[in-house]
Amino acid sequence: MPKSRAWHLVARPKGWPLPGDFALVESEVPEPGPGQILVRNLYLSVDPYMRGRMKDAKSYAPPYELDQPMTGGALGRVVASAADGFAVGDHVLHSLGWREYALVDAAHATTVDPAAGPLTAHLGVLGMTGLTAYVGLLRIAAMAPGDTVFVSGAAGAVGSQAGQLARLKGAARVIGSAGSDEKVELLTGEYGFDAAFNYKKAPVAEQLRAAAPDGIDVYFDNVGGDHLEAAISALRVHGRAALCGAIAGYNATEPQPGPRNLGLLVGRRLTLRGFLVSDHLDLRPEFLRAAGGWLRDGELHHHETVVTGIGKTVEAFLGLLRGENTGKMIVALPE
Ligand code: NAP
Ligand code: FER
Repeated sequence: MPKSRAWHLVARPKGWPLPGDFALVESEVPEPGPGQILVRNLYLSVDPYMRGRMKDAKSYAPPYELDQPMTGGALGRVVASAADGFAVGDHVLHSLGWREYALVDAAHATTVDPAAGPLTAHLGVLGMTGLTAYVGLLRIAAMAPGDTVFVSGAAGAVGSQAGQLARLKGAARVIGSAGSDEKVELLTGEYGFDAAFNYKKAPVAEQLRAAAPDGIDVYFDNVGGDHLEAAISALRVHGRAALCGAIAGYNATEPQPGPRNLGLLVGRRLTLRGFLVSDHLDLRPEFLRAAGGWLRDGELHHHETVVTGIGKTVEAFLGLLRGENTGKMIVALPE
């Protein structure tokens, strides 16, 4: 049996995680027991929510345990099976990422069809991040045709899909923000946003006012902080915000100040609503039909940033927090 390397969290990060908070640990790969499969991971997902799991705080997902393999979305090939319905060679999606080989309970693995498209799509555009954009925009913010929509983190996995979805669903105007001029160019070019700005160049409130002088109806929030405050000021009567993430504060060591303009919610009858994609899996079949169709027809575009090698996983994760990715950040583990 081969050896497998897995990333362990060895210290809880304070502020920005440091490479020394993680260790790559080698172990023997066991044979699958009854109902289990052994998977050689081919692609690992790194995601912003993993920063939250590095804290020792009660949340919707339990904290990563110290000195144990970390977990996360992954896609791999079955190399040994002791479970009905799974054969050697099948491709499966599961949640034991951050490692080369995973011993997975078959109940926690989903077979994917490798002929249906690139395998990485199941971690991004047709996966958890794609569904998050769909749920947040259509169910949580209840975007309607004719709405003006603002998306932050708009060149990322969730944001790029939320913005394009708004356009496909008949938004009057779609505005995005991102952290570099190249990303801004991508938004107004390939992704078809009507306007976009680089939030590092000038205050968000000022740039949003210029991009949406008549205000917005929907805000898809991936960032929190100044972005959320600016969006609240821009929201029109009966406006809605889907609170998806608040990445601007994920490495903060002190509680972050809230928006100073919550008083506007009353008179403007605004709704700000947080959500977790995992509470809305009933929308998955509908999402897969819609997004699969748009992808085939070339109406939905996506980028992936692929980093190669198990040894690069921590760098990929830190790169994601720093904005080094365009679209879904993925680690490839070629055989
Ligand atoms: P992503 O957007 O592909 O990658 C993260 C991006 O965040 C970076 O590329 C960077 O882009 C941006 N960023 C980092 N620090 C920032 C800051 N201080 N201010 C503004 N932008 C910053 O990641 P994703 O997987 O699509 O996730 C996007 C958001 O959705 C995250 O907040 C995540 O936690 C959330 N999420 C929520 C759910 C849910 O169920 N609620 C599910 C999935 C994801 P720039 O170069 O533009 O700075
Ligand atoms: C999930 C619920 C939420 C999940 C990811 C998230 C991987 C992400 C939340 C965030 O990034 O804030 O079930 O599955």
